[in-house]
Amino acid sequence: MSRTPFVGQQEYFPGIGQIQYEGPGSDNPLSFKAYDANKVVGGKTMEEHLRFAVCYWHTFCADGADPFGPGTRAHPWHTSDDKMVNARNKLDAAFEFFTKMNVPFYCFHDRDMAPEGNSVAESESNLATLVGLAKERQDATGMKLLWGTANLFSHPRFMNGGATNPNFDVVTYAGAQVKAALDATVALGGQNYVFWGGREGYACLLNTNTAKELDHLGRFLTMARDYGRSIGFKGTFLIEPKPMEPMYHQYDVDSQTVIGFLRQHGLEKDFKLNIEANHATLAGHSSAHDLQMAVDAGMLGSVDANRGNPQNGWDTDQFPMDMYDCVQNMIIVLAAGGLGNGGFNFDAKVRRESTNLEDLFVAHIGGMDAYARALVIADRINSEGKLEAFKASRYSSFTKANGQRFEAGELSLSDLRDMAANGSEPALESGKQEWVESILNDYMFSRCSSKRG
Ligand code: XLS
Ligand code: NI
Ligand code: NI
Repeated sequence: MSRTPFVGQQEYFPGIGQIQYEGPGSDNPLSFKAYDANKVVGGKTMEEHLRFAVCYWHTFCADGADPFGPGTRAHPWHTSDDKMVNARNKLDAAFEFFTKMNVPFYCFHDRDMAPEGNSVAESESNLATLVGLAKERQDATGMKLLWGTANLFSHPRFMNGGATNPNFDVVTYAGAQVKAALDATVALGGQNYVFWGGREGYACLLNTNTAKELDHLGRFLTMARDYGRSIGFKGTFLIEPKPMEPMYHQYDVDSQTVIGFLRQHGLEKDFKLNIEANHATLAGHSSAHDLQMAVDAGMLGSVDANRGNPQNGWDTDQFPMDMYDCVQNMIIVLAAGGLGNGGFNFDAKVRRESTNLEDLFVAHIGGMDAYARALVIADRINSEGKLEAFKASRYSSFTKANGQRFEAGELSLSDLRDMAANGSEPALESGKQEWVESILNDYMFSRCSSKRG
């Protein structure tokens, strides 16, 4: 479907209309070459499969500042001395951008949308005001909220953590913010609510009681779950793993760590995972790895689609353009039956050197086209089933006789010993890595290449 383009009192992206699909032959940088929202792939439209979301923070708040220098982009919605005026203008710019990109969803932190006030009550009221306006714009345009979240990492009070802060008084502030952010998410019909523990971790083990902090985190998440359910939140709570940055060590290290933590605290029925590609790579994994671990546990919730720089170890939040990564991620997401009420959120920012307003569009178009191409390729790979068949054949010894009994828990360690002693040396069976990798290339560059239109 196509959303009604929204333009508020001022047009913030003049000269740019709604981005259209023009196909692979187009040279127009402001058009989709692969993402055709209504195109059906494997029984669902591209829009239904990919459920793209634009994020508020990188796209409308970040101005290119880095630790070595100030911002390089002056936002035309950030011109007043009154923070609430800027917030209203930013909301208009955001809805103009969402609808011109024709994405179905967006995501935000409380503080992206509304400024912090001088008291808890004033912050709540600022947020409620902006949420009311966002609701009006959602109703007018058909835009939906993929997820909301609370920023528990920017304000100096959170320097030692939010829910895991050693000072209980700070934990109460974290609670106040999460409560208001849950209220906002419910008011806007948000389909998920995210926890990213930016400062839930430590800088130095010598001054940290990790057992207490982890216990507090479990308790805090349980309180948030209970409050959310009590106000009618029917969506999924998501944890977004990340091993470090800004802290040296963050508790939500990676998929498997978070899965264990959720199970330990009895939260596995309400919570799933929001996997960010660049966070997985920071943890020393591929993004496909963290996705697969989440799928295996039945806990894949949503994706923060981006990528890091392979030459350094930062969360550079670049737009996902690397087709190998996108294809491998899509193979896993499709095999799992899709993202359910999750989506692909572009937790990605344009580079400091990308200073034209148009670059925001070009970046999102590139990311959407990359995942649209990956969808087509992965659908073909999965439906033709070569990789899956080879995978199954590698485990075929478990489908019969003693292999089957092993899986059913009918054998003991002594049984294994006797079988080995009575059998002969197993034949070496090739894992054929080069063959499976070259299959990927065949699908990416010959089998699925579309004719120039
Ligand atoms: C930061 C995280 C953050 C979350 C939301 O690295 O990716 O942006 O997605 O708090
Ligand atoms: Ni990130
Ligand atoms: Ni993220």
